[in-house]
Order: sequence, then C-alpha cells, then structure tokens
Amino acid sequence: MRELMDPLEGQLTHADDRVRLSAWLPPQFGGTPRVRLGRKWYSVLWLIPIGFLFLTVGVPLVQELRRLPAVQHFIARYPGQDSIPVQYFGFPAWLRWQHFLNLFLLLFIIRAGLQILADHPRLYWNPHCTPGTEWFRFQHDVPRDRIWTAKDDSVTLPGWLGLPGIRHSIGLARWWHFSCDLLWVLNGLVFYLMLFSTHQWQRIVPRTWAVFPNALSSAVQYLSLRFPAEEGWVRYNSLQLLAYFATVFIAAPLAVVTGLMQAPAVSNKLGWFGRVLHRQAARSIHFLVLCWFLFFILIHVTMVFVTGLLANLDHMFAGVNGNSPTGLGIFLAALTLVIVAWALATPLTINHARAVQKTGEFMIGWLKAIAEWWDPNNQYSEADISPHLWPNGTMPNSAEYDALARAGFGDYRLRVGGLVENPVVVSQAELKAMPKQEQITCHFCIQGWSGIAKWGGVPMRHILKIVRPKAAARYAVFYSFAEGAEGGRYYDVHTIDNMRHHLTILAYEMSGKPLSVLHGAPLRLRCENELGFKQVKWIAAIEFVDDFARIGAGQGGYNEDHEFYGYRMPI
Ligand SMILES: Nc1nc2c(c(=O)[nH]1)N[C@H]1C(S)=C(S)[C@@H](COP(=O)(O)O)O[C@H]1N2
Ligand SMILES: [Mo]
Repeated sequence: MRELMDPLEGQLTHADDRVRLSAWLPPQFGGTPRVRLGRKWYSVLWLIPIGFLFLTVGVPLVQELRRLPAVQHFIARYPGQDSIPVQYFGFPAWLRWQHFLNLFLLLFIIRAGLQILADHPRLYWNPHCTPGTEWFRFQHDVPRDRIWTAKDDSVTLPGWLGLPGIRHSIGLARWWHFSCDLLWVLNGLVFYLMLFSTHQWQRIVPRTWAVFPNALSSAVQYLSLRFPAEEGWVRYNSLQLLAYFATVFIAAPLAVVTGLMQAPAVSNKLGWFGRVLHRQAARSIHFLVLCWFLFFILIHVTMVFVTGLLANLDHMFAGVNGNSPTGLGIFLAALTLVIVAWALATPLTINHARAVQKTGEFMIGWLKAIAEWWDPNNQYSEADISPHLWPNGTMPNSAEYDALARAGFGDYRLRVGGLVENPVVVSQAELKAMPKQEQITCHFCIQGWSGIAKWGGVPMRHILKIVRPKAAARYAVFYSFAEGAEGGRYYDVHTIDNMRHHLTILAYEMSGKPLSVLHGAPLRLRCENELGFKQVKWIAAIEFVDDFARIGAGQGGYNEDHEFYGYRMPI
C-alpha cells in the first residue's frame, strides 16, 4: 500500500497541541469600531452621548407630554397591556432552566462571534469586499504600498472579551461558536415546542392589534419614568411582549439563517437567493442581529434591576410569585457559574487547543460531512467579477519555486500519485492540452471576506479519469511549494468525493489571464463547496491516500494542524 508515497509527505512538520503564544501571530490592535455614513467614519462611542442626550431630552419631553389631556386619554384607553385572558400560569421549571441555558450559551456565542469578526474586522454590503467600501470596521485603512493579506488584517481582542482573544484564532473561536450554536438551537427548538404545548406562547405572541398602541403607551410610561403596572407573573406589558417576540421569533431564526448563508456549501446551493443575499449581506445582517441582542440584553437586564429586582428574580429563578431573597440567591449562584466559566474559557482554549478542536469536531463534524455531499452549483456572470480579490496565505519562498517562476513555469511538473493505478507527471503544456473548464465563482475565506473571480483550468474529474484512484483511495492530499505561517510545508486534504464535484478544478487561469504568483501560479485548487484555506495555491503534487492520520500532525492539512481548523470546512 505504502510504496507510492509522495516524497513531500515526509517533509511535513508536526504541530503543537496547544497555542504557543511565542510562535503565534504577534498581537495587533485595530481602531475603535467605526461606522461609515457617506464618506465619513464615525466612532460608535458617539452612541454614549447620543443615548444620554436621548434620555435627558426625551424624559422631560415625555413627562410634559403626559400632562396633555389627549395623552392621558390615550393611556387610559391603552394602559400598556392587553387584558385578554391567559391560560398559562407563572414560570414553570422548564422555562426557568431554558432561560438560564439560553443566557449561558449566548454569552459564549457572542464572545466567539466577536472573535470571528476580529479575523476580518470589516463589514460590507457588497459581495466584493473591496477595501474602502466597508460600512463598519475596527481596523485602519488597508495599506497600499505593500501586499496586505487578510491575515495581516486580523486584530487582537482582550482575552476576557474575545474567545480566546488572541489574534487570528478563528479556528478555535469557530468550534466554540458552532458547538454552542448547536446547543442553543436545540434549546430554542425545545423552547418553541414547550411554549406551544403549554399556552406559555401567549406571554410573548401578540394576539390583538391593540398590542401596538399598548406598546406605545408602555414606552411613554417608561420614558416618563412612571412605569406601567408590574404584572410580570401574570403577563408582560405590550412593549415587553413585542421585544420578546422580536427576539425569539425574528432575531434568533435570522441569526441561524444568516449564519448558515455565510457558508460556501450553503450559499452555493441557493442559486439566485445566494447571489442576492450574498455572504457579505448575510454577514452584515448577522452582525446587526448581534447588535439587537446586545441592545436587548442591556435593556432587559436594566429593567430586571429597576422594576423590582427581588420579585423579578423570584419569578425567573425561583418560579414563585414573591418578593423573597430566594430568587436572588439562585441568581447569584447561576451568576457565579457564568463568571467561572467565562474566566476559564480563554486559558482553557489556549492551553488545550487540540482538545477544543476535537470536541468541536465531535459536536458538529457530522453537519459538515452532510454539507460536503452537496455538489455546489452557483456561478456568477462576468459583470459580477470583483475588482479586487483579497490575497491570503504565505508566499512561496524557495530557490526551487523562484527558478520555476523565472522560467515562466516551463519546467513545472505536477506529480499525481499515491493510491492510483496510473501515477503521472504532467507539464504545464500537457495540463493546458487537457479539457478546460471556466467558472465564475465566489471565494469564501474562513476569515469572513469573499470575492468573485473567474477561474480556468482542468476539471479534477478529468485527472481522476487519467490516474484512476484505487478502491482504497479516500482522500486527495495537495502539497504546495510554499510554507505555512509557522514554517513547514503547506498542504491540505480533501475527500475524494470533493474531487468529483463538477466545479472542482485545477486552475491555471484567473480572469482570463495566466494565474499570478500572488494567487497561486502555476496551479491552484478550486473546490467550491469548501472555505478558502482548502484552495491550495502553488500546487507541487497531489497524492491519493487511504487515511491522513500519519500525514503532518494528522489533522488533514496545515491550518488544521497549526491553527486548529477542521479538515471539512463546507460551513
Ligand atoms: N499554499 C497555500 N495555499 C493557500 C494558502 C496558504 O497560506 N498557502 N492560504 C489559503 C487561504 S486561507 C485562502 S483564503 C486562499 C486565498 O486565495 P487568494 O490569495 O487567491 O485570494 O488561499 C488558500 N491557499
Ligand atoms: Mo482564508
């Protein structure tokens, strides 16, 4: 079995099972988060004085308004809540547990989500990610006088905020984000089920149109600092009801959908819908949903504290309609648990990175395996091609590659071997004589940016036809001429099924021109149901194998070994 091993296999490096901060990308801090309005950038810190102004002007204004007979009449007619009868009772144990699980999971989802954002700290409404077209960022202008890769652009977060905080730790953050997402979605589904089988849905679903004037009435009462009557045990006021409804039935599902739509395998299956609600639109909406959640949490927690803390905590943590310290006690115990978990998460992730990767793989690997089955079909038109495709990765830096490049890759030979009936060595001229396929597709980098380009090259199906993989061959290993970020040769492993997809090609052209060195000359992979790091550039050899456990550090690729990514990354 092993006699056909590619010589490059022996040159791969091992990797640590933890993050070594001395070898990791050095810290780099971006700027304060800014939003672009027209051509000017405004710091989000402006929200603090704006909020303060809103309250200092709004409160007295609404207090005066409340003196008007018309407003008093309105509040008398719409006291702030519907009076239709309800059929549920109090806050049952399942609801209280789900409330706690929800808040616990959301904290980690948010921390890991911010970490993911910090890997490409810019948001766009266009599908190209052209520098300068962002609407939100916490990074400076892209330098124009040198090559600036997406990795160069990533920023550090404080360790208590990001998970795990260190720069370019998206591989680890994604395991946290997706694993907690899965549990959160399960918790949410059980919550929906319980809501509708217990009448508790009546708490948070509007049942009459009067909910709108009542919500307005509640808002007026809150702003005038004479709060509406507290009846939380029996029912919420209409403003609360609408806020909970929007969070549970609009924001939460939207978060899931826009999260999934950032995945190549999902977006590339959705046709026109995936092109209109492209990755950057989905990513921007995903972020706005986060903003809603943060706003909701801020107001929700504030209101819990100022509208009768003991009673509110008795409701949600003890399940009794009282004013006792019991709820507070349980809340403090829950809070301690949250704080301990919060404090442990970052050091645990750094010191046991491989365990986090394995756990994540166990939690959501199955979902990725399912998504890998889908043969992607989304293609774009010439007019959609991005003016600029962010470059990424570590450029080749060897005498061997330089010599090849100087000679225009005339001496380049691609080796395809391993567990195949017919190992071959092909020249550039021979590759170009093979059937050629052109495709205009979207590139999805794990870091969050994307871009559309036209690729031309040899379909992998054709290569498979020539080399005829043996029955035992389950994976294709792509070896690069270049090293990875920490040194050691870059490589990546794909399932053989990925090689059969009709948009999987070995590209030697980009936008109708020979592939540039920056983007992977002489040959790079395009496998459109996977993230960018699996699109190996500067390909030196392809080896078919039965297993990748013995290759490199055994995780299925350079970034899988060194940056704790998963080897299946269609999502
Ligand atoms: N050999 C090699 N290939 C690589 C990388 C790398 O570091 N080395 N980076 C990957 C990543 S993370 C991305 S997003 C794409 C970027 O391709 P582009 O520079 O053509 O946009 O290349 C991938 N292929
Ligand atoms: Mo990437």
